[in-house]
Amino acid sequence: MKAPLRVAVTGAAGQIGYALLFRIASGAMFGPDQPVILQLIEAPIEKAMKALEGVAMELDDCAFPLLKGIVMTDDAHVGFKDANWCLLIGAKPRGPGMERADLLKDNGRIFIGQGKIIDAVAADDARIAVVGNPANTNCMIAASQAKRLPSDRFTAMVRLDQNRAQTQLAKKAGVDLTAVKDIFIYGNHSPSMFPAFAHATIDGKAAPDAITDSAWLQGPFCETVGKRGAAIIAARGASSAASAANALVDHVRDLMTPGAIHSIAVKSNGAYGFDANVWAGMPVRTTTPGAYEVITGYAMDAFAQSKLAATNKELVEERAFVAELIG
Ligand code: NAX
Repeated sequence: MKAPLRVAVTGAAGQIGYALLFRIASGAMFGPDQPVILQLIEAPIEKAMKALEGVAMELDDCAFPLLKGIVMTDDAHVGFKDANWCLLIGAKPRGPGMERADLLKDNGRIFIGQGKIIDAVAADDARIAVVGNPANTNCMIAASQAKRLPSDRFTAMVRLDQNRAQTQLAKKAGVDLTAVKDIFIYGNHSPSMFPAFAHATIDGKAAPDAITDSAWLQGPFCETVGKRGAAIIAARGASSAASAANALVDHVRDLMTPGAIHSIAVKSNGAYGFDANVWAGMPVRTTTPGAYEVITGYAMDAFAQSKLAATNKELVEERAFVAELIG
């Protein structure tokens, strides 16, 4: 029997948390022979902590053989202690009339605190995946506070966007989902993201040859993927939760699977024209469990370059909004 992995989850009583924890405990994220201890962190709010107790009761009631313990806390020092994975989902939502700059700053303070604490108390092999929005910039902020843990351990999630793009391409081409490969998300997890359709393949053919409607690829396809979150809110009256949790399972599982090729947001080293020091969605290949290399060398045409420049510009602006916080 392997030693249990300690998995810290912030915002654990929220809607993504509710869709995620049961899948981690069932083995979907780390495999069917990997025991886990869940370290659940919530905001110091009575209602949230009470809800968390209910979630823990339900986890108990599932009798998951792999679940070896549950910690419930509103103290991040306790929650991140010795954690091998830190899944940062909790964030302050954008309130009515709230400016984007204020949202960035309010979340910036949360992620500065969490970055510092993770660096101080998490396990030496700790890896961090950020979901709470604005995810790329929150990830950059948390990583800015780390002195012990290297910045490549900090990744943000763009996998939901990749999964959305894969499905849209399959539907348009009228093929099974599994026929669509190598669709990657570049840039910010926001409507400015770029799903690089030109490199995707459908039944082994380049996507633009399989779907010859280039106006659809450049227009409605990119727009549908970029604005899918808003469409779900409009339809469901609440933001994506089960699909976001599922995407995080995919993000972490693929990062733990050598050879997997997938999109994650990582610290830019200038590839694809992204400014160094923004966290941008990119294609990566997992090398060893938890480690990856960015896949460089995909050619970008004029349309792709304009999309990359636009999403990079937004990331640079977000970084500027929080520059004074990170020093
Ligand atoms: P909920 O509002 O349902 O849950 C968030 C939870 O976080 C709450 O229970 C709250 O008490 C807790 N929380 C707030 N501040 C905290 C802190 N400092 N420490 C610990 N817990 C804290 O939101 P939910 O729908 O679960 O979404 C969570 C985040 O994911 C949001 O920021 C959302 O925008 C973001 N998303 C990101 C996605 C992505 O692809 N990167 C997609 C889905 C989602 O929109």
